[in-house]
Amino acid sequence: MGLSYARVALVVLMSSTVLAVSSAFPSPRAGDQWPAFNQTALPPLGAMGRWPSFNHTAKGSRKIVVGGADKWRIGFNYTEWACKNGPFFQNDVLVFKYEAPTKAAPIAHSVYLLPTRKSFLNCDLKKAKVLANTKQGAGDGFEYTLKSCKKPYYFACGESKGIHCGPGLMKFAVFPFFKRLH
Ligand SMILES: [Cu+2]
Repeated sequence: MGLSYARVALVVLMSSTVLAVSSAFPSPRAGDQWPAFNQTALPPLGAMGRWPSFNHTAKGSRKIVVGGADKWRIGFNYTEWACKNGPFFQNDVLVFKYEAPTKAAPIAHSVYLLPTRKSFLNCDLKKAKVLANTKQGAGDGFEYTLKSCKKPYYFACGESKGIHCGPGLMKFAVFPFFKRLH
């Protein structure tokens, strides 16, 4: 019985969207309750005055500066950053910002895409694809669109033979969520 209920719930979830729900049911009013499974995680429905619009906010592509104010640099924990700033969605644009090396500031960065989880864990750059060289992060930064929601992306800095990626913490993985395009 539990299984069949789960199946029904799954079918309902998969075959309906928030949009469909909002047109099929009247808007929630003060005192209305969330279904029991959501009660602890969400604010009272009445306080929101309408159904939430996950799909609407996810529709437009977002630009996200990797590392925020820290940009793309050595010693910042990008794995933690990705954890705190996720989830990421299909067609989100990641912006990598870093200066081209100069005599005064000779440390160079770049953006590589690593092919596998293993190469990512080991900072093995041998089969990595160069997405941006040491100069492309200047100015407005290097933009990269997360086009697929079917595979994880493994990003790393490719400089100093993996030292920036490993001890330098300049790496993170992203697995974008599917985004409904209206
Ligand atoms: Cu680097």
